[in-house]
Amino acid sequence: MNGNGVAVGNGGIGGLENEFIQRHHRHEPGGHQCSSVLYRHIKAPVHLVWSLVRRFDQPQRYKPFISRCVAEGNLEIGSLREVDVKSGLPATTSTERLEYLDDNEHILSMRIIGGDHRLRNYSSIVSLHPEIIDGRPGTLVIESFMVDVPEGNTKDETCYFVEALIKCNLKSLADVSERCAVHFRTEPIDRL
Ligand code: A8S
Repeated sequence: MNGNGVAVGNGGIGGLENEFIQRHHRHEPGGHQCSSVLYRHIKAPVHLVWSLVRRFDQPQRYKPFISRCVAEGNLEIGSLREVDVKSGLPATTSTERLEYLDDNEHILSMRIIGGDHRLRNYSSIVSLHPEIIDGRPGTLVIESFMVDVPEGNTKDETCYFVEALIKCNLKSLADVSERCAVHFRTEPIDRL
């Protein structure tokens, strides 16, 4: 939930999702920290969206601000990645650790442990949930984060900044997944 206790996203969100947020996206921010929850409905099946999200070693497949990623480890907990950020942002690199990866429940969690940027003690959780959208398999993506409020900024400014980045990531995740889903959907028709 953001400062107003409301998750931010496209379309509606039901009681079941809210229950899930309570269960899996619980952050306990201290006084100098902020946290929020965002979500997005994607018109693509969970397995397809998950195939992008789970690749901790390849965030550039959908995150639009990342230009390069060098990862070590084989997607096990504790794996590290070093990402380069595209120019135009108040950052150049980030060092990130895989905290949790659950292929059954479709949950990934990471923590930022270093880098040239202003987000100290950033951690995030992404979870995917199957749903039906327009009669087809779809996915609800929920992403929550917690981070220190940098010196000289307010909680609102920090939340706004991070939420803007995550909204772009979720939009791009939707675009890539939906393009892919359409491709798979039309293939058999093409062959007829
Ligand atoms: C993610 C989420 C975030 C990434 C942020 C919020 C970042 O990669 C960018 C700009 C920054 O100032 C911080 O899941 C940092 O990637 C795009 C370099 C960490």
